[in-house]
Amino acid sequence: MAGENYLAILKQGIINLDFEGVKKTAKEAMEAGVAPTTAITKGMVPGMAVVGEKFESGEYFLSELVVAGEVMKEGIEVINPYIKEDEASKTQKVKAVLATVEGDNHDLGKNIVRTLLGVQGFEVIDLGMDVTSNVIVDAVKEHKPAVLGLSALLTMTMPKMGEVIEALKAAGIRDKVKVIVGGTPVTDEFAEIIGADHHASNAMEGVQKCTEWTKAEERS
Ligand code: B12
Repeated sequence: MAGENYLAILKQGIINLDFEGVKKTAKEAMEAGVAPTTAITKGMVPGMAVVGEKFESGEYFLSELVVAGEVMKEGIEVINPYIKEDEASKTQKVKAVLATVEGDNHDLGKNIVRTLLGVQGFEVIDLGMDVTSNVIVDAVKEHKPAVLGLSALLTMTMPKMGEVIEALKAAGIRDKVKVIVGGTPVTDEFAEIIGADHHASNAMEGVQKCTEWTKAEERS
């Protein structure tokens, strides 16, 4: 079967909330040589976008959102063992702290960022979801990461990203870490207003930016 077919079946499996189908196709796709990150970002993620549209139009209810999230998590678990760290970046581990901000229980996007940063050789400290600014600032103090990645999926929780940046400033450590923000409602303009260093509209682009920053640091 061609790679695109696996991606289409993965997408449909998420839309159909098909646990067994997604796990089976994910395994088959890996064995057929489909790139793990492609299976996630071009198969499952577009499926989740359709689930979001169905929720918006009233076709799906909250229970279906919950199940879709679980199906995606299980699919990613099947794929994770096939992900190999980029050989070139194995030697030096640069740290990144990740969190979904306070009040927000959406973590699928953040988890993809975590996976992709791992592929690029970052040591990721994932604080989870619904994380308060204080906990995030304490983690930055403790781990001294090069990058802090914040995720928010609710318009209501986006301001918490600004709160984290203000708390970093108050602690005198804002200039010690690059802050990257993501999640569907977040925009370039919002990132600029709150003083983040970058907004990424998808995980791949975000991870490329983090790699760029750390490579530039190595050169300086
Ligand atoms: C799955 C889902 C849920 C699941 C979450 C499961 C989980 N463990 O994450 C559950 C069922 C728990 C849920 C709950 C709710 N949800 Co919900 N949910 C969704 C849904 C369908 C998909 C989100 C998702 O996971 N997408 C797939 C991931 C991979 O995409 P992503 O998160 O955007 O991440 C990508 C990029 O944005 C980026 N990215 C994300 N974060 C970061 C961070 C960094 C650093 C970087 C670099 C990149 C990056 O990379 C990712 C991959 O490319 C969206 C609809 C949608 N289309 O977005 C609604 C949605 C986000 N939910 C919504 C709502 C309203 C809710 C609830 C309030 C519902 C309710 N009435 O209770 C609750 C809120 C609970 C809470 N306190 O957070 C609304 C938000 C509306 C708004 N504007 O605020 C949406 C948009 C649905 C809608 N259209 O109404 N939800």
